[in-house]
Amino acid sequence: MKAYFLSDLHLKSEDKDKAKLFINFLSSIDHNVSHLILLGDVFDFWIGEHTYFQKKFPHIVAQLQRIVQQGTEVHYFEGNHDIHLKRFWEKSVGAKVHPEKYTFYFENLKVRAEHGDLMNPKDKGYLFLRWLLRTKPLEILAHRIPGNLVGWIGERSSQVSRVYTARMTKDYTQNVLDFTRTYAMKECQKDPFDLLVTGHTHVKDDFEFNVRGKKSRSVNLGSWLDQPKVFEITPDQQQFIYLMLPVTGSAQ
Ligand SMILES: [Mn+2]
Repeated sequence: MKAYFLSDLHLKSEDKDKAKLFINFLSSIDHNVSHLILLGDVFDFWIGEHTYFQKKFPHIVAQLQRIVQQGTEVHYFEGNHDIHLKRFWEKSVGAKVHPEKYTFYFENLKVRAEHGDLMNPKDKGYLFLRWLLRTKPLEILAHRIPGNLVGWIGERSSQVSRVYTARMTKDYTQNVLDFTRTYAMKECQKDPFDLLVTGHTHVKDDFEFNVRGKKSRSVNLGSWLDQPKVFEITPDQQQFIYLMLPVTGSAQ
């Protein structure tokens, strides 16, 4: 097995450099990659199954369809910028969509994965919005929303994420690391795992801790806003190797 995790690319359109880099990266994925795991906020905005998005990101969609067809499992976790993905991404692309957390078993390695937007218990306003957006009436609305309105909402959500990124002060970063690590240790006590992989906070982290004498680890993928990167898990003898690799190469 070989698993790739990516998150928080926040792609706005296919003609930007980061999107070209991502398309290039996707085209390099062959059948040796068993799992491609997208941990949310891949697009700066994608809601429902509207053709607006399919027309906006045709090469990314085509690459992911190709990757599914070659036999790689593609898992797409919903973020807070990409929601109600099941209809399009499961039926038309063949990805497995996870609106919530999900646990992978790579041989004897138990890896829990989630977008990470439930890690901060103090984020009450957001937690309410998250619940609201996933209620049935809002889901129905999301699938029926007209194209020009979708574009407008997308612009608005980009502005919000810019504000979010601007908050990256030292205190903010420390606070994020605190709640990320507290969350990982608490969840591991409830249901032990070897590794927890999250995104969302845009603050990269790799933290080891012990629960009941057993070593565990929490990895946050950060975002592509500072550096395009991919997290790789591969087995080696009786162990697993974790690598955070930059995604480079000429954007074609
Ligand atoms: Mn997010």
